[in-house]
Amino acid sequence: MDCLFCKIIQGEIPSAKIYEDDFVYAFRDIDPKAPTHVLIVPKKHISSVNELEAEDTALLGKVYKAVQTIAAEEGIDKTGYRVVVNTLSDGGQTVAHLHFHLLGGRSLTWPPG
Ligand code: IU
Repeated sequence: MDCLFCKIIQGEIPSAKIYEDDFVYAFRDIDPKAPTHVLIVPKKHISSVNELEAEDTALLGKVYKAVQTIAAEEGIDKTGYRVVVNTLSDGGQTVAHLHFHLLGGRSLTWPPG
């Protein structure tokens, strides 16, 4: 499959990996929007939120456990952070493999643009 994040997960394209388990791979965003900007990616290829299935419920729990672990490692668990999932064109999704942006290390504004 011609998917950028599948290639990153498989090590075919280099990335600044900071976390990996059997289900989840996480690396620093190449164009960070905050002092901490990590992409948390399920290893299973799911194109977007729209393609999530009931069997993926446990996988989402593993993603959020990884969020907790990484936020603590990054030292932003006490100050706060944001988890963002852009979906399709109006949502700003540019890579068609489900991913969770973990943003923190500064005060984030609301609403997003
Ligand atoms: P989006 O929600 O699909 O727009 O997020 C894709 C992110 O992937 C975006 O923040 C890019 O900076 C990031 N990214 C990356 O980390 N490495 C790459 O080689 C490419 C995009 I292309």
